[in-house]
Amino acid sequence: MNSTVFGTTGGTGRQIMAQALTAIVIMLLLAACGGDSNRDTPTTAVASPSEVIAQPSSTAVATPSPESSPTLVATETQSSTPLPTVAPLPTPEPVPTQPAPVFPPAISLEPFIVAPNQITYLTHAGDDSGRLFLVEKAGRVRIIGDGRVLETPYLDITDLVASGGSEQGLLSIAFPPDFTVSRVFYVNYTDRAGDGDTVIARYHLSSDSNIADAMSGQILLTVDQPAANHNGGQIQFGPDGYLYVGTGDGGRANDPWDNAENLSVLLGKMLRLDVENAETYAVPASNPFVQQDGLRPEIWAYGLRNPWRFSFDRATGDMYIADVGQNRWEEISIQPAASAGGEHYGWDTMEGRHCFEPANGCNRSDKELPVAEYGHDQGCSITGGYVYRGQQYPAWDGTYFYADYCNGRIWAMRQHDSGDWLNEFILDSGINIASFAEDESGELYVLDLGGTVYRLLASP
Ligand SMILES: [Ca+2]
Ligand SMILES: [Ca+2]
Ligand SMILES: [Ca+2]
Ligand SMILES: [Ca+2]
Repeated sequence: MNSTVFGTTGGTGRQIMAQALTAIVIMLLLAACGGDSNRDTPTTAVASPSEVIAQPSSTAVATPSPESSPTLVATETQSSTPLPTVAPLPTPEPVPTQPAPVFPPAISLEPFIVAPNQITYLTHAGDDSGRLFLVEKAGRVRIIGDGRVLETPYLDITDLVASGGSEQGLLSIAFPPDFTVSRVFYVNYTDRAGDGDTVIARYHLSSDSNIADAMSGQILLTVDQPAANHNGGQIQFGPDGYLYVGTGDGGRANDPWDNAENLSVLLGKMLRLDVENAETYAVPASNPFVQQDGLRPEIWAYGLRNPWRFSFDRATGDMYIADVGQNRWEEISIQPAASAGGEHYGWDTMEGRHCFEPANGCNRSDKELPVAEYGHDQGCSITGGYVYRGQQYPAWDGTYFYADYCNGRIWAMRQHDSGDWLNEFILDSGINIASFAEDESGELYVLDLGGTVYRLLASP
């Protein structure tokens, strides 16, 4: 099997090309999906037999779980791969040996939990409790503990959350680094009161650590939404302890208000907020646009269309941003941990590595181009995942997983020692992948919007 090697462009660090793939994809591009590629119109793309990236022959296809059971069912299964054992070394200063990376990884999806409602996100609290927190689109959070879903919701704010639109709802939650002390967490939803405006709010635990106080909600930030789509949705704490918020360009198509490149509005941005040292939030003094007339100091980076999912590599602190494209290109950009912010990720001057507005002769000079992209012959809406840093599969260490929402294809990406990026299509799952998730130990999960959580395992 041949890996697709993306050469670097030299000297520009993270601006690493996917030229080889791009050229091939252009040649193979038969027809782009019609219309705006937002989640209102998911199309199921069919894999071309002349696939650009070879599918590993050993790839297992995930079997969608039966939808007949409306009850919460936990599937307790053990991985076929035993946990690695650590052998004592005779030397006084043992050096842990890192196995050679295996790429592309052969994966399978194993049903883990079947929930009765649509789900958007799953995360952990970083509190050594082993609990997972499953987010329902309608506005609930449920705890998964000991392989089962607890009956009483952790949080139920369905009366506040507007979830009618396909991109609306309770879209993610985040636990701060000091959660065990502060006993607060954060949510990102589209609201009923403001007709779908984005709300970032803080909630407190009740005296029961398995139930949040649903009346404790404290709105930190509201972002006016001019259309039902492109609401971003992800919040994550960075390694710096600040809360990062991905916002979409507001919606419709072609960024009609040119929000993404406008530094005086919060739409189409990556925001960076200090939520631990203020009643609502404070702006970190190190944000790139502080104290500049007319510019919003909350902005960390801009030029994003709809960064539905982004994540931090827990080992390096690098940020992986998966930005949903319009009619042609889905893309992944990587922001190094040492970044000072201020990056322009292209939209809507560019879609992926290609001119968008204007269609020809656009100015690429100040844009941060994606590390990888794929065309709409291979999907229609990217769902970013995580860099694997778990214990179960050391050979996957450093590999980033991502997928397409519309057709369930999963890819893996990792940086070669040479600096080039390897990128491979690895599984056709056939599910609507709303999100990936990472548990406290770094093992990964895949969420079908319809309610099934899968564990991402090595193919047996
Ligand atoms: Ca919107
Ligand atoms: Ca525009
Ligand atoms: Ca871009
Ligand atoms: Ca424009």
